[in-house]
Amino acid sequence: MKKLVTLHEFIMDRQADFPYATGELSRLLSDIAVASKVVSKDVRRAGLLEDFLGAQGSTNVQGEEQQKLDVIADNQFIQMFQSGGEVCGIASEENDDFMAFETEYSKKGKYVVLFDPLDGSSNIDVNVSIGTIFSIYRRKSEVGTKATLEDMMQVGSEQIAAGYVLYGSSTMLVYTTGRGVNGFTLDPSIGEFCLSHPDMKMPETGRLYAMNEGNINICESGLKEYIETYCQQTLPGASRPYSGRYIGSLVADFHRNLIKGGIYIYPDTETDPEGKLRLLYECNPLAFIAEQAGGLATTGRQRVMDIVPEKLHQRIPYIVGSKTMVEQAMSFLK
Ligand code: P6P
Repeated sequence: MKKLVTLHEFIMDRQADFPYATGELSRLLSDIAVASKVVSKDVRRAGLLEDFLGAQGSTNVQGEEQQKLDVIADNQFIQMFQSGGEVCGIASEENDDFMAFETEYSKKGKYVVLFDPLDGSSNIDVNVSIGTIFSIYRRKSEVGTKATLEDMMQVGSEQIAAGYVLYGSSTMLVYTTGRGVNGFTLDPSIGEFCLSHPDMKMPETGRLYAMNEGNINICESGLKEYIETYCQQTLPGASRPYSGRYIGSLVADFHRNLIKGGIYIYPDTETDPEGKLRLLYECNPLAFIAEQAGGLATTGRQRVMDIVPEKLHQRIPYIVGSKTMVEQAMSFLK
């Protein structure tokens, strides 16, 4: 019987790897795991509690209708970060502005967290996988002071940790601190995340592409050509074309591609000229994981983790996945 390695044990064993091995990052990652367990519990019984399902009756800064579970998850993570003491401030997809925590206790926090508490909200009510995405930076402002916007607006290559939680057929937490990618599956019988996918590597190529093809005629022609030429035709040496798999939840599509190989494309379009996905709390954290697992993450013209943010909720075009597939797609772009 293989020994179960819990997330907590794994973090403590690896603590020496962390650049600031004083335990704060270990505690922060453990706090994220605890909040994720609570959100997982809420997600899995949402259908039974009328004040968990459906629209909140408000829209977020993105102009998207907030779902009740969006707000519940957002509050859960914020409360955890506020009480944990490692975080001095946060930015969330669900909050117009960033939050600098006010207590002297929190001001001593060395980290900021940018997160999407529940990505794929349109899938909540139809019982399709959704996820949480998080990105952790060391603060730039002085410890003991209030967090600043500059703390939030850091280039992706400055991330010290990033990860996601997938509320799928099982609940998984996948993260990196810049030393590889490891996946943990929640065992509800003991309430622990246990190491299930050590040292994850994204296959160099694959046969799955994830794109909302409803955008195919309103995005740049090179992408349409890539999909029609490379994905929808049987290429020499292949037995059949690629397969389209689009879940409508970035975390689920990304996770499948991380394991099986594949590409996810959300381009800029006539309706979303900057793209749809958010740089700071969707694209950067998954880009960190993709690169650590051997994949690529680009706007089609630039490495995502090189982008110097200009706005908190900045959107970018996003192509992420298996190295060879991303390079092929980019070769079709002018
Ligand atoms: P569309 C969910 O809102 C999300 O941010 C991603 O999780 C998902 O891949 C994408 O948007 C879906 O967008 O326009 O295809 O519905």
